[in-house]
Amino acid sequence: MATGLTSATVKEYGINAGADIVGIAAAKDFGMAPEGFRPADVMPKCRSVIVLGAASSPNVLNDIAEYTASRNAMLSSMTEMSKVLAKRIRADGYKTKPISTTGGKWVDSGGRKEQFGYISLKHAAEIAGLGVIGKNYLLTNPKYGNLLWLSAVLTDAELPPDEKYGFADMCSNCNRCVEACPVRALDDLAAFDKKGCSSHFKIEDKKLVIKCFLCRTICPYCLGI
Ligand code: B12
Repeated sequence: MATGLTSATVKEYGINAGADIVGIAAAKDFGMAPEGFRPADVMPKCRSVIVLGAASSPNVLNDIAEYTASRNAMLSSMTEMSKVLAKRIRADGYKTKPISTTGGKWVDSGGRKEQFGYISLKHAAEIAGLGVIGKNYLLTNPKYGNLLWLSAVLTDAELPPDEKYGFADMCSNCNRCVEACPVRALDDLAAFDKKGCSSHFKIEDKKLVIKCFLCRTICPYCLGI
């Protein structure tokens, strides 16, 4: 039987699972998401989206190998955190669906299959009050800058949502990321050049190496606002 789960308890569960920060969004607030990528498309009875964030260390930003290793470790641990949190909430009698950082669905895009996440985690994080999406197309948080990695848990528990973080014009006239991107992927966010950006992800010796993360480091808010 479901217990009276509170936001405070859910956030405590999230922090205990290893997150640095936890926010809650109402599933009904994803009306602007494209069809197929709303929480209710993934879990029909979803009422709340719990978003987990954990920051990578700024010390990895000076070295491609260290950044890549940290990215791989962070993504695995974010997926694990969402599973642990989902299991904990299930024990309280609610239905849950953890959103892994890598899983998703294949969609036909211009004749070729492209992999998408189940929902956009950065939009979920923005709705859950964890920060603002900047011109670099990354969620930026006042304390952790744009170094958060994200995961989420969908649940049928009705939880009071957090307020959106109020920083309407964060980027203002700054255009550093747009100008620095080597493939100009950020010139028009509606047509973000995924292929161009992906060309900076390389497989070397059967391992993924990320060659570029300038959109993170060039931002004046990389380490916080
Ligand atoms: C596929 C993917 C990529 C692709 C494409 C990226 C892209 N920008 O589309 C590639 C490989 C290029 C990539 C690159 C990177 N990625 Co990436 N990526 C993902 C992944 C796995 C899925 C994204 C997705 O399919 N979303 C769903 C689709 C539908 O969303 P979309 O295309 O962004 O949305 C468009 C619309 O559909 C609409 N929309 C979609 N949903 C919603 C919801 C609402 C409410 C609204 C209003 C609109 C809306 O708005 C957009 C504009 O039209 C996510 C994890 C996740 N599940 O979110 C990580 C993720 C977004 N990536 C992340 C990161 C860090 C990176 C890199 C920095 C990695 C690196 N190089 O170091 C780069 C930076 C790219 C950049 N500046 O955006 C982080 C972002 C963290 C943060 N702080 O913001 C995520 C969340 C991974 C994680 N688990 O933490 N990535």
